[in-house]
Amino acid sequence: MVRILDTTLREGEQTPGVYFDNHIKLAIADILDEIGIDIIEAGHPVVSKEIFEAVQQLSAHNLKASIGAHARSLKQDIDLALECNVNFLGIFFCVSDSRLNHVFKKDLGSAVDQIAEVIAYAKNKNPDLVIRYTPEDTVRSPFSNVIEASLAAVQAGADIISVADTTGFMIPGTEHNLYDYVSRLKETLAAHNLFPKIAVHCHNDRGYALANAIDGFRAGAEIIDASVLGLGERAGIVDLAQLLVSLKNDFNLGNTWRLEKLPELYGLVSNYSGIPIPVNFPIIGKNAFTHCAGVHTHAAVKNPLHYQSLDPALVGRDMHVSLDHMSGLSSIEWALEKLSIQVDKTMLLRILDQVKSIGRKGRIVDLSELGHIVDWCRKHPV
Ligand code: HCA
Ligand code: CU
Repeated sequence: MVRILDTTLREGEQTPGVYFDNHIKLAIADILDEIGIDIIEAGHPVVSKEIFEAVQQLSAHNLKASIGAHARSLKQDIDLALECNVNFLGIFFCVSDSRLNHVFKKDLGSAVDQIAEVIAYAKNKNPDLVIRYTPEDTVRSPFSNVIEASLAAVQAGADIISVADTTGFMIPGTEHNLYDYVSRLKETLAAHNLFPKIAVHCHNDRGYALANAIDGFRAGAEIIDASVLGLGERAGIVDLAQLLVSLKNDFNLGNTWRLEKLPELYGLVSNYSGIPIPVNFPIIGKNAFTHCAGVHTHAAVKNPLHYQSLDPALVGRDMHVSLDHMSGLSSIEWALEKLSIQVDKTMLLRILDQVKSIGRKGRIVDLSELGHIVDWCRKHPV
């Protein structure tokens, strides 16, 4: 069974300029919970007093979802996370020799000891805590280092190993693909008789985050990270709506997910992050189910699936037809039917003409303006 981890409140807040007040964090978490998200990564408590309080407040809020804190591999981070009473703890530390040497002045052996020590410490303080260990930049680090750190982490009490594609490096079908990576990681750990759950955390630097996450899932990853609008460092990570819709529509998962809540969630996050939803954003964008050119509209009004591979009802949306310079007679007929207006063929052509001329000015006619156009045409017969 796949589990979804939403990290809008942690990774998403690492988007330049994005900050959610604690009452907004609560509102976001509430909708994530209603949708059926399994784990809400609520923040990194060490960053600020406000984030510490937000994580603490969300933990006390009795959501169905697990509430997670993010922590470096340091005792002070673990203590603060434990004080928040979270039931999920994500601990990360890099394992590449060059980064360890240059940034932390450490060798792999002492890094691995430190990872094992903090995990054992956290598990000892709260045996019910679900612990995830992430070798940061997993996929570009030496595989043997990832294995050494993961074995130590699991033996110390980690339940989940997360494969982080921290820089969006993986590409399906190439030598560096997540399907092979997750398969190899699982096999190698299994050979040591260790069977932690595998998570995937995919960044979108080259636009492959969702494809990589699906690749990892197909190879047996059981936890997938995502965020609303894919918010996160640089180009962000996997978009939550696209992930959920793919898993439900194409992999027949998540039958209890309430995907019709997604537009409300995206509206909330967009509003308070100040990040607009692009009109052509899949699933949620204003135009995601809107048909424009006359040829398309002609076929789509007969059956939307002629030009859609998804049913918008899946996310509580409807098909729509745009009225502009590309419109055809079918577009106007579709719109007039919505307004319960009947006209003869001559009038229909006049209305179409008027709509097209407005469209050529770069404007879209909405249904209420169409009503005014009909009115005007009726009062000014040719
Ligand atoms: C970070 C990096 C991270 C960590 C992921 C994780 C990544 O912002 O700390 O802890 O699972 O992409 O590697 O987001
Ligand atoms: Cu990340």
